[in-house]
Amino acid sequence: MKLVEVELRRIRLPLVAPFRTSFGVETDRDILLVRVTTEAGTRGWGECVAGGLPLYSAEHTAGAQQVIREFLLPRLWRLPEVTAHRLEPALAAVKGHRMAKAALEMAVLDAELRTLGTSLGGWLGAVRDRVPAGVSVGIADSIPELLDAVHGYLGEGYRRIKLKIEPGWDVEPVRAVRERFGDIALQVDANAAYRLPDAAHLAKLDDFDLLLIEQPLADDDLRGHAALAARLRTPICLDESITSARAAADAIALGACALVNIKPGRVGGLLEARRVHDVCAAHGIPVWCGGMLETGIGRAANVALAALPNFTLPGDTSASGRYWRRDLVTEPFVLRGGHVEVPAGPGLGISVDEAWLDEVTSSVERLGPAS
Ligand code: NPQ
Ligand code: MG
Repeated sequence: MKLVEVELRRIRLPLVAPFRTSFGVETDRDILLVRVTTEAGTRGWGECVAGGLPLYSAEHTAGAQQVIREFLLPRLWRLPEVTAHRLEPALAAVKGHRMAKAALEMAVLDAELRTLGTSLGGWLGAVRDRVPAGVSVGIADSIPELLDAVHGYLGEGYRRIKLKIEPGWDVEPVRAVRERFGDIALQVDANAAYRLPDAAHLAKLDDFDLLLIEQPLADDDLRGHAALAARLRTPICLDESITSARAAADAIALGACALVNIKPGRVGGLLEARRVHDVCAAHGIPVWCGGMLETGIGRAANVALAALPNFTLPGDTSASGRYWRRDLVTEPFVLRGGHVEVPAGPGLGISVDEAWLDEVTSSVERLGPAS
């Protein structure tokens, strides 16, 4: 496969409601999309999951665009033959910037699999044609408002509720949700908002039979997570800390986590995401698929990944309507019996709603082998 063009397109898409985490409030996403075109005219789409600001991780949308333009594309154009498997080592010399790399890899893989007529799920090794959906619920202004939000999601059929927590918004909201809704599948995500001395406070969450607590401590604090694990009954799941299959192996060896959240963008792409899955499976560590407020493009990749065998917990693979009034794809992801369907068509298996895309586009940059 040879590419003749790579388009870098920025869009701004308003969320159905503000989404608040320990690191900030998001009201609309500033997203970088990548569209590759092959010599044969086949298109492939990729979505960069970086935030508009570098608050979840060090990457941000504008930075990812610059990295792709200045450092990744020159290495891609030098390849005599472009496939996802050939691209990955070609980009390895560039350190970090995993979300930028993942976006480019997704677009190349989509084009490659469309050419082959193979679905991403089938190609990755999916063992399911639908996956159970969970939902991530942001920090609310009050407990009654939180309970209303959770009530709504349970009514829609979501199979698992994840509450965002931070110091000052943890034990009481969890208690309120548990008391009101009983024996639902419930977990929490701190996005690194605590420190090891908070262990005694976090141990109060042990009363509520949570499935897990996600990333309580700093991204680079594996040893702290191992120490915390010894003081909690609630299992620890890592998100931000797991940046590669090697990081997953290290975290598991240290006893820093009992579960792992996998996001292809966070680990540098779908190929590495599958390796994280495989490392965890080999160690008996269950995984689930995280979410980064993706449009239907990135959501399609997540849902395909979540169909692999060791994804044994519901993911943040919510329906399109959880985030968007109108998704970027012509067939938005919907909840049916608490599940979303794994796209069966070639590549990502989605088609982009070009009219809506043009309406929400803020800039377009087209790059070729000579540019
Ligand atoms: C998480 N996602 O699991 C992330 C955090 C997150 C669904 O909880 C802009 C870009 C806003 C990235 C908000 C969920 C974001 C973002 C939250 C990531 O930790
Ligand atoms: Mg998380």
